[in-house]
Amino acid sequence: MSAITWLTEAPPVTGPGLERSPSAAPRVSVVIPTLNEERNLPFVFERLPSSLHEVIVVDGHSTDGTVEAARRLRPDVRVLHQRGRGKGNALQEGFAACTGEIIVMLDADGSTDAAEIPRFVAALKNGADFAKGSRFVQGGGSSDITALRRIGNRVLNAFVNSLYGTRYSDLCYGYNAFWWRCLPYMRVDCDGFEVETLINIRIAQAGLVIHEVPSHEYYRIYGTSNLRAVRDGIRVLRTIALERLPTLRRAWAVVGATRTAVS
Ligand SMILES: Nc1nc2c(ncn2[C@@H]2O[C@H](COP(=O)(O)OP(=O)(O)OP(=O)(O)O)[C@@H](O)[C@H]2O)c(=O)[nH]1
Ligand SMILES: [Mg+2]
Repeated sequence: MSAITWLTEAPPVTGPGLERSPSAAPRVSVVIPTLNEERNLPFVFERLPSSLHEVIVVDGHSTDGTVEAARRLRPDVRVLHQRGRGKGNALQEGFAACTGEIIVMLDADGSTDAAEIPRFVAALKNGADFAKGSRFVQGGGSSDITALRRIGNRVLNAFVNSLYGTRYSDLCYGYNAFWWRCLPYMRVDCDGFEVETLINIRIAQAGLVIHEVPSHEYYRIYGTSNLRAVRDGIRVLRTIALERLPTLRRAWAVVGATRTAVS
């Protein structure tokens, strides 16, 4: 599925890859936020494709052996010790450290399959600015989603589509890939699980080309989820509303100016 196809701002003229030949294969950076995922990392890392440019683990003060496991499994891993808190903050710090032209967001609990990365990269090479994973398009699925989360996601998804004119099928899913040049449009500045919603809205608002990519979500292998459906659902709702405010303010200003001109 594709969305709007023009840019509302000039694209950035800095970034990784500008010094390279245009025909060179894009380098892929994978960002993995981790919070006590020691036992899951072997399953995640063994599925990583061999041709990656870099793997960046952003660890949120894990109290198990997550960092040691990452270094043991992949000696070339780059480990960042998160300065702030929450998955959103971890992604923000990870993105800032990426040196590849393509950035992939991957979870560390085994629910997102790194073997799908080539599918996302192919969508980007075929013209997408942002390749968005979806469990709800043909070829996608979930072994993990609960009835409550499915309903919540559907409602929030419909809410975003109607407010922002998007055609997303799976708003609250965190498996995505995008060109580095998209980062300035995302301006990730939130801490929690609302980060995916924030990114999806800002990317669409910027008029970037979005392709949905079928993805299968597996069970978290070990440990417990850090997501709280109601608490985080409310944060997502707040994000949806707050992101709309500048547009509403602009519309209000136009109405105000028109009234003044008429009177
Ligand atoms: N660095 C960092 N990573 C986090 C934090 N919270 C969650 N994560 C990681 O973010 C990813 C997604 O978190 P999960 O707890 O699995 O949440 P979820 O995937 O939305 O929920 P489930 O489907 O129930 O697993 C995992 O790799 C977590 O380890 C955090 O505060 N800091
Ligand atoms: Mg998970």
